[in-house]
This record gives sequence, C-alpha cells and structure tokens, in this order.
Amino acid sequence: MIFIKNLKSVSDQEWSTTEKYPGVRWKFLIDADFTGSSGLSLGFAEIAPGGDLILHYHSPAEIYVVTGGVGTLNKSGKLEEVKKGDVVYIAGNAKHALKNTGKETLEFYWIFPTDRFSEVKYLY
Ligand code: 7BC
Ligand code: NI
Repeated sequence: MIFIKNLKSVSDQEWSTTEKYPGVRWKFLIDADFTGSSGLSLGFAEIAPGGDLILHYHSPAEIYVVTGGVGTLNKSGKLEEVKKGDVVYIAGNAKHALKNTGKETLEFYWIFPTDRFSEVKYLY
C-alpha cells in the first residue's frame, strides 16, 4: 500500500536555531515526529549572508536542493560554489559545510533516508 503525505506548508512549522550554526535556521517538513511518515525525511533551511552551517558529518547520506542564493560548499575540504537550482549529493560520513557567501539568503531543502531528523547523529 502507498501512503502519500502532504508537504506541510513551510509557514506551519516553527524555525529552529542553534548557536553552533550562526545565521542558520531550519524547519522540519516531512518527518516522522510531525507527519507520521517513514523512510525519508525533508527539511528546509535558510542561511543568512555570512552564516555558516559548519563542517560536520553523519552516517546517513544526504541531498541538498538549493532554492535560493549562493554559497560555498565544503566537501571534505574541497570548496565548490553552489547556487539556486543546484542539487548536491553527500555520501554518508562525508564531511561537509555550507556557508552563505552572497548578499541574499541561501535557501535549501535537505533530504535524509531516515524516518526523522532527530535520529541523525551529528559529528564534528
Ligand atoms: O540545516 C540543518 C540544520 C541543522 O541541517 C541539515 C543540513 C545538513 O547538512 O545536515
Ligand atoms: Ni549534513
């Protein structure tokens, strides 16, 4: 049987932040903790100009879908520019970071092959 869950409107969810990631805020959109979904999870993040989702890694692989702005992606020390329209695959346990190097908000969706964001263990 196939269950199709509605994409929760971005405005329905509260923003989360942490001092660890200056200028970064995010929301959970498809996540077992909120939507009763399983297998995959989706979140949306914004990075303010100068903000930095610092270098980290986690065992699940991850996909970014960049929907606004420009920034520098650090892939295990290799720097690469990303911009609106780009999609990024990050292998499990690969170190990565994303910094907004532009003047506009850097916006992206992230996808994990996990039921929920809260089960992704962040390592630094
Ligand atoms: O955007 C956030 C905030 C915790 O995390 C998802 C992006 C990532 O690379 O794990
Ligand atoms: Ni990550």
